[in-house]
Amino acid sequence: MERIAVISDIHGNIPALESVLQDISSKGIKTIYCLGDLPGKGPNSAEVVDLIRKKCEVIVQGNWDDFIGNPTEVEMIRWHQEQLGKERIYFLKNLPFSFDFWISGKLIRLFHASAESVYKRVRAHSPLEERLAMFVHTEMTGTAERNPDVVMYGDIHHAFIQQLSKYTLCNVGSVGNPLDITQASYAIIEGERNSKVPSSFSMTLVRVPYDIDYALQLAKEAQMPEYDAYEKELRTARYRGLPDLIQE
Ligand SMILES: [Mn+2]
Repeated sequence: MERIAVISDIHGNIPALESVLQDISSKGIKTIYCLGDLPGKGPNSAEVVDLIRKKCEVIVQGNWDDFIGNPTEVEMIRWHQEQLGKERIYFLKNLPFSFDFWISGKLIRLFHASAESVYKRVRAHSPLEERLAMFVHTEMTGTAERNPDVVMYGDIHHAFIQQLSKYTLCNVGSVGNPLDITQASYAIIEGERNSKVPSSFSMTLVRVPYDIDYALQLAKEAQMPEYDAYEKELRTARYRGLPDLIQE
């Protein structure tokens, strides 16, 4: 049996990433996959990109990884572009859209936001047809011998696992900018890697406290634009500190 950690949405938050990597290594897990959104909204995009490249065997592209390479007049985005520099921006722009692999007889598909696009957002309570569309082959995902049994994605910064008929949908949450609770999030899957034969398989969501004060201090010291909104998000786990709009 082998375990794989799946992380996502680090967003330039190095203290959160270091806490998660420490947690993964303390469990003896050697393989890490990443679902994208490495840069922005925090101050340490370059350090995050360098560390993720070193530690992760697979990295798929997020919406920030794509648009950070586009010309913009938005001061906040330009600031993050300057932190990254050309080589890292090129690397992010050219990340693959999705990644398929087998474990314990299940086909797992990884992508950032949806099977359609890094910009198409699917939430835990999006219409059922949108959630089921996560398991369909598209031009972006390419095809496979069957539809994926399990999809793992990021983007919404809100961790959950749902069983939808025969399909399992898992959002691994966000390492650096969680919008459910104020602790870093990631997932662990365990099974027989590269095996098409059904056998024991498990999937777990993990939450890791990290030093939020230190993360904010780094942003302040770097004189990061839109610091106030960032502080509200890290301290409240609500987008821009707005009230929680999820109706259960
Ligand atoms: Mn994100």
